[in-house]
Amino acid sequence: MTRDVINEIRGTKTVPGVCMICPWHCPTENFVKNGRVEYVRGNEYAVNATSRCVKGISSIHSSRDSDRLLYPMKRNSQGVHERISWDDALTQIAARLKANKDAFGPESLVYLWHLDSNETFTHKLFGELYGTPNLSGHGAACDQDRRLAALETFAHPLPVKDYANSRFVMLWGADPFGPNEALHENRELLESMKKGCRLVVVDPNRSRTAEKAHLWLPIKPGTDGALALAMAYHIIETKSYDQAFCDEWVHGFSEFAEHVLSNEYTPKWAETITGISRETIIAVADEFALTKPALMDGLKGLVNYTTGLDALRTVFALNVITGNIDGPGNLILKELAPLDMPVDIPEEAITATEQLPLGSAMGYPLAPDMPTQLLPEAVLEGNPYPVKSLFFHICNPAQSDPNTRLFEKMMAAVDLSVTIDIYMSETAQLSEFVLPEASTYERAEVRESLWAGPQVVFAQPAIEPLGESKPLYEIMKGLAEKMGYGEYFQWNSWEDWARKQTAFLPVTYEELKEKGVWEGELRYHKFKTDGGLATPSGKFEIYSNLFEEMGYSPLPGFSEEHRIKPDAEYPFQLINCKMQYHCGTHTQNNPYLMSIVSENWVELNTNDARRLGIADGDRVEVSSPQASATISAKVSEAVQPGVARVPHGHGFGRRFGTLARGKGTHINPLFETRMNPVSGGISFNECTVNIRKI
Ligand SMILES: Nc1nc2c(c(=O)[nH]1)N[C@H]1C(S)=C(S)[C@@H](COP(=O)(O)OP(=O)(O)OC[C@H]3O[C@@H](n4cnc5c(=O)[nH]c(N)nc54)[C@H](O)[C@@H]3O)O[C@H]1N2
Ligand SMILES: Nc1nc2c(c(=O)[nH]1)N[C@H]1C(S)=C(S)[C@@H](COP(=O)(O)OP(=O)(O)OC[C@H]3O[C@@H](n4cnc5c(=O)[nH]c(N)nc54)[C@H](O)[C@@H]3O)O[C@H]1N2
Ligand code: SF4
Ligand SMILES: [Mo]
Repeated sequence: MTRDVINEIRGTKTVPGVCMICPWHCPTENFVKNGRVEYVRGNEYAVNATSRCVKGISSIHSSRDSDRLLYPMKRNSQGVHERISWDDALTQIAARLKANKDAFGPESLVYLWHLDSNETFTHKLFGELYGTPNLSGHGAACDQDRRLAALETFAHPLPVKDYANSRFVMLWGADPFGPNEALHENRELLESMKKGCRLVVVDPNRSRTAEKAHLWLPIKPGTDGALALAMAYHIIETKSYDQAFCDEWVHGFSEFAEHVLSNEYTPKWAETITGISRETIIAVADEFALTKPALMDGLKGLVNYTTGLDALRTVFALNVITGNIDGPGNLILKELAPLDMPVDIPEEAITATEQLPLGSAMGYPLAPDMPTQLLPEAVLEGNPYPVKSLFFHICNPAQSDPNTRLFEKMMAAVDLSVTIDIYMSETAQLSEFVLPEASTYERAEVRESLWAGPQVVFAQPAIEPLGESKPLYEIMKGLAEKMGYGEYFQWNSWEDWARKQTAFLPVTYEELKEKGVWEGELRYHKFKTDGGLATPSGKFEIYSNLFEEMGYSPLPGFSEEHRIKPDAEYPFQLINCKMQYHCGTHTQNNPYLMSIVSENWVELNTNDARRLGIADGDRVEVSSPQASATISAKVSEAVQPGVARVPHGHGFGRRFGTLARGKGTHINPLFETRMNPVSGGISFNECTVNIRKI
């Protein structure tokens, strides 16, 4: 049904938007009546309209949730948050920022967020004007290893998948038909499979995607890197790689081949490490190399281990040496749209940053985002330099990062803490100032999407902000005025900066505003026509000189040196996955989603459960060397023996909000600080536990 028909039947008006629930940020259209969002669905003009996602559809609740933050708050001397005016809040924050800059330098300000394009305003204010190099996404908790592997190999942070044209897909530690079931690209994979595309899934557990795969490889946790290297060994030994492509476009192919062969990363070697038979490894390697076009990719099941970075480097190398890259049916190096900045800061007003960014100063020069696990050290011990002001926006590390107690200690010690959220999140509860943001339904945003081609999503306010909440761009404008930078943030309405930001797009502002989306051409093999890649060699780098210069291995290997494995005292590997009908820590106060699933659980293999006398639904205590938690057990054949899996993991247990409070279990205190030694990405799955019935 078109927008017009729906509007006629429902008496609504359409306002284009964007879904903020999960990181895919689908373009949407909101149907509004009498100042209320009645209905949301995928934007009909967008190729990636996702209209069937239950999380996205039910997100309209956030526009009217009575537990939303309505006004700014400040913690008083008794530790209680009290209402404060915007003017007071911004005046006080600006004064404290100035004092901290004068005493400790601009780098003492750290600002963390998670996936918001309005962050450009923050970059202008805190980055360019105030001068801190420490503005970072919260990616160390997410896809950090994949991002670093992609930057190294492709000079591109986020390759996406062209499932629609693929004939062979191999997924490592990703569950697109589980948590991400309704996403446009995953529906494309299903369609492709109907046309004969083969799907191979590597996962220790029979995930929803493994259930639908032609072949499921139940690998031992954390050993994917060995399997990938053994596939490379077979492909190199049998010369089934794409020689012409490697000659022209691959930097370091001969070094990679020599490395794989001389280290004898054979299928036989990998068999004992991974639990996958050598015959299977050879058969899958042959099929991958000989079926064109193909793609393979990995996500959380790889990045959550200390072995994850090298596993992804090898997975990307396999795409490259078989010539399966940036063509139809391959991993695509997404082209960006020509967006301008919403505001400009003149050269002479920019504060040159003197200190290294924290990530580099902490010894992680290649980390794409700040290794947030080291932030407590900077706050508590001034190492590598003092951090005095902390901002959190659209992220909730008190709930989503490991080592919760250490995070709480840091928050108690830091001089200034500010959380900008739509709820009184756990991080907000630990912050001195809490600033209410307007929800995605109440603000504008111009963002690049995750579709394979260039695509801009232009979300516009559908309703008035709830209470006194404000969009981030208004918060930054207000703060800029208090900090003496008001002249650079001059606009009367969001339309002024949105017009500037979109001026270079080959579409009129009016048409973009009406449709809410603009798409360019999805071009393939851009490196062939656009003068190569942005890597130092201009080619795909499977040997990295940059890694070498930084003292890291230029080639991916497999080492379990940093791995935490089960032992007699802690016999289970505790691993994470996402929950199908919830997302991050956003959704646990949503009545629609809570009516589907209101708690998380730990999944155990039937044989393990029987041995421990645990029945489905029993309460169990899960203990790591770090902490213990009580949670319900789900007994299942889908997890391997020796594995305990907590879906989603971080969203439940002590949530803010009437519906969320007291439901399920917050598992993150069980995790120690554990990171990939090169990327600084968090290794959530490197946790061993003991389980007993209570
Ligand atoms: N519904 C919903 N959707 C979401 C989210 C959500 O919270 N809920 N979160 C969003 C976010 S932030 C992200 S990053 C993505 C994540 O998207 P995915 O990575 O696709 O989601 P996960 O469920 O974490 O899938 C990880 C899989 O890795 C497996 N695994 C665990 N250990 C290993 C291993 O050693 N090797 C291999 N090969 N596999 C292993 C797990 O069993 C699981 O099936 O999803 C996004 N979408
Ligand atoms: N145990 C365990 N822990 C995990 C994971 C896991 O699988 N298991 N997954 C990890 C992964 S992949 C990721 S990406 C991270 C995610 O963790 P975070 O980056 O911390 O993101 P969320 O948990 O989604 O928290 C989002 C916060 O933003 C707020 N919010 C929502 N919408 C808005 C808005 O419009 N404006 C503002 N200002 N705030 C808003 C929400 O209320 C919430 O407090 O968690 C990681 N932690
Ligand atoms: S997949 Fe669903 S939850 Fe994620 S952005 Fe799209 S509509 Fe929203
Ligand atoms: Mo994530």
